[in-house]
Amino acid sequence: MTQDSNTARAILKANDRGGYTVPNGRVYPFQWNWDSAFVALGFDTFDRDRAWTEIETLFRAQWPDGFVPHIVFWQEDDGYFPGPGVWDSGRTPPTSGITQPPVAATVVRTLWDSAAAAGQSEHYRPRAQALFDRLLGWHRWFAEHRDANRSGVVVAMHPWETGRDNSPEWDVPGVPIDVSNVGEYTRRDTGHLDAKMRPTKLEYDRYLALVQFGRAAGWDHAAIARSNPFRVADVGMSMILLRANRDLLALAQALGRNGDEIARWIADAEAGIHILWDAERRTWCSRDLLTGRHSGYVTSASFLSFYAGLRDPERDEAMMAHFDRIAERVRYMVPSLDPDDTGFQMIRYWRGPVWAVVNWMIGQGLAEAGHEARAKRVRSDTLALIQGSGFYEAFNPLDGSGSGGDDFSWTAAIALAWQT
Ligand code: 9YW
Repeated sequence: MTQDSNTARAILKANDRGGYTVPNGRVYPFQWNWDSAFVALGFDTFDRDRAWTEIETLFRAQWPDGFVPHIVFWQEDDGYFPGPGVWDSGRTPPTSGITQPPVAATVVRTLWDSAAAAGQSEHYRPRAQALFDRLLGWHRWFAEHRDANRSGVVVAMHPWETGRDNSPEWDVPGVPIDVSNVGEYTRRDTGHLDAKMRPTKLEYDRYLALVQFGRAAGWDHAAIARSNPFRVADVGMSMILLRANRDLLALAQALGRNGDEIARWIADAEAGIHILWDAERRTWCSRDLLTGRHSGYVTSASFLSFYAGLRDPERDEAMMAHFDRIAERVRYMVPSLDPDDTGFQMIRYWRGPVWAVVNWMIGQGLAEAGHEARAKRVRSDTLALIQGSGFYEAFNPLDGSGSGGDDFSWTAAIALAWQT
């Protein structure tokens, strides 16, 4: 075991709050949805039981309609804003009212396969069966509330929901959000981190206006889907859900469960996801459903088409050309925004920095599609960033310096998952 693996384990243990892991104790002191999924991949390399518990704890906060929140507030902590009182979901445990990218099914499949390889499938089968039901419920919630027209994509109701909150993809769709009644509030993020890394006040006003809108609707997701001022088909979540449904179907088969409904969701996505292809910019990107406009941005999420299992020679060629062009421009792949874009910023959230978790998905997808050299570059750049700077939340793609919080759980988890 390398020194880095030792440190990575120590970070996960230090951020463990008993059954769930905080992304970073100071900046993000609660349980975050997709963070926990990635964290389980890390635990699985040295403590299998704890890996399963991470996901089970997340699903203990699932609502009866299948929804799984993006934050679970297991304990009070005023280090982060907005806290449970602002969300006011009326749930126990208190939660936010939006979700996050559904990577959990893919992770549970990985945990299951790893348990099976260790000859422990019988031991983990009951837990896998229980989680399967939970995952199926969540994916059904996506089909009902984030894609009511069966167009095969995921419609995000909030930038925080996409996990890529400050991406320029949300700039134009965010314009119609009325921020005039947001009122006064005190941010906590800029108390912990350099404001140059963080979203601007205008962006925060928009985030809060959307929270207030959802809260006024009593977090009735059907009502929100009909009238929310922000409705964007997110390329990241759409690709991730398609992949997650493929993994859920594989789990259904392994566990002897009926997968017909899942197969229908996959078919819907395969038929509909092309609406996220911008033929003019020749990239996968998000699309504002209120105006029909593509964002036109090449982001790290654009490269998730391989991870989603989409195979289209022409589009794959175009994406690989983007990859190779960007790879010439940065030292470390994969920046969250195309460095040739005028909006590129080296350290501001989702406008340039590299995230290890996104790299893990991109690298996985490229390898599966047979693009081995590019997959290797993504993996070795990720490990070099961590070796050079430590376990930061994100990294500057040009000089490799850390961005966001340090001792970050999901970065530690990816180091473990990729080293072992
Ligand atoms: C925020 C916890 C979360 C991630 C998101 C990331 C950031 C929270 O941190 O959002 O308030 O800025 O953008 O993907 O889940 O790590």
